[in-house]
Amino acid sequence: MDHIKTVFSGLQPTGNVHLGNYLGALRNWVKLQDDYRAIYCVVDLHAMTIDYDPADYVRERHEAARVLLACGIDPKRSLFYFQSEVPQHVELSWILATLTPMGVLNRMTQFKDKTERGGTANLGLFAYPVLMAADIMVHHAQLVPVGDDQRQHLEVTRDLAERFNNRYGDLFPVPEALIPETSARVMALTDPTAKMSKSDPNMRSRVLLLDPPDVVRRKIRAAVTDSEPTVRHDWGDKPGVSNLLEIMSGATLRPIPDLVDDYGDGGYGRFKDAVAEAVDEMLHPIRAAYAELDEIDVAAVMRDGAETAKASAEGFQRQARAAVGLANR
Ligand code: AQP
Repeated sequence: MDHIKTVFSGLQPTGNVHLGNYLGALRNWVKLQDDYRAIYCVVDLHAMTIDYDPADYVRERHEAARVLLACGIDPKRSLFYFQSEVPQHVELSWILATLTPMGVLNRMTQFKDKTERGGTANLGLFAYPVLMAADIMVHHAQLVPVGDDQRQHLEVTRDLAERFNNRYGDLFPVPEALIPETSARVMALTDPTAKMSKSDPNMRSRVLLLDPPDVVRRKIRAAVTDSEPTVRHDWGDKPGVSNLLEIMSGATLRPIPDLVDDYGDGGYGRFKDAVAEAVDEMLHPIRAAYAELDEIDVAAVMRDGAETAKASAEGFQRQARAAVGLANR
């Protein structure tokens, strides 16, 4: 078993899961379960770094877990749990924080984006990449399937693994990001220069995985494009159309040049209908699986997952404690 690599990734329960999350990351999560030791997490401590309502949070955390199970996370093949249930994440985060230069965190673009958009600049949000590094390293993961927006944070994880190993001796693997070739950064339908995001106040900016077919069609039909109705891939001149091409390529697994051959001169109406149909076809089984799941089963899966994850993390925790001088006599 030892030669099988460990995969880790997480999703924040900050709102309804969208097409960007799925194409950028979740689809890879599902695929990787076949060949790796896969560990996935609803990272509920991260989501507390932005404004949230504790009264709704129990439901929102379980809702995120249910959607991930509907996407195909299989608890028989993957370890799946809530981050907050496994305290080793936070302890390792503290150890890594002592190795993190402030200058590294000062360069993080996501912190700047979120605070410029009105979020509170709290210490938790600032230190987000350190907890993310701990999430990955607490299980000695080697591969991390994420969207392109997490590239910079993953560089911090690699840097911290190296710093730890240099300071305390070789313990942690230096993990690699697994980022898809197309649709790694799905852009907002209402503004193709901004990332599709759960926290965008405009609901028409994103397709949710559980949107019914008519809503999917309406949102994609209304996607911002441009006035020169040729379908081609050109992020500079045609960001809206390029985004839709990436989405369609992600949904159909057809290369973008083939899609351009088929839809290049047919007008935006026909193209958008085809994009909507492809997305709807991809989402149909997820909606069906979601309807089949019940809340009690989801809670049981998360409870069992946390127990196993804790046992796994404890073994590595002992090694890390010993390395930094926190072992008992
Ligand atoms: N637009 C996107 N395109 C491709 N991948 C994306 N991801 C997020 N947005 C896109 C990937 O989805 C995974 C889970 O993301 P997250 O929940 O940890 O948080 P995030 O990256 O901050 O995503 P959101 O949806 O934009 O949430 P908010 O608005 O709360 O910040 C990650 O692997 C991410 O790369």
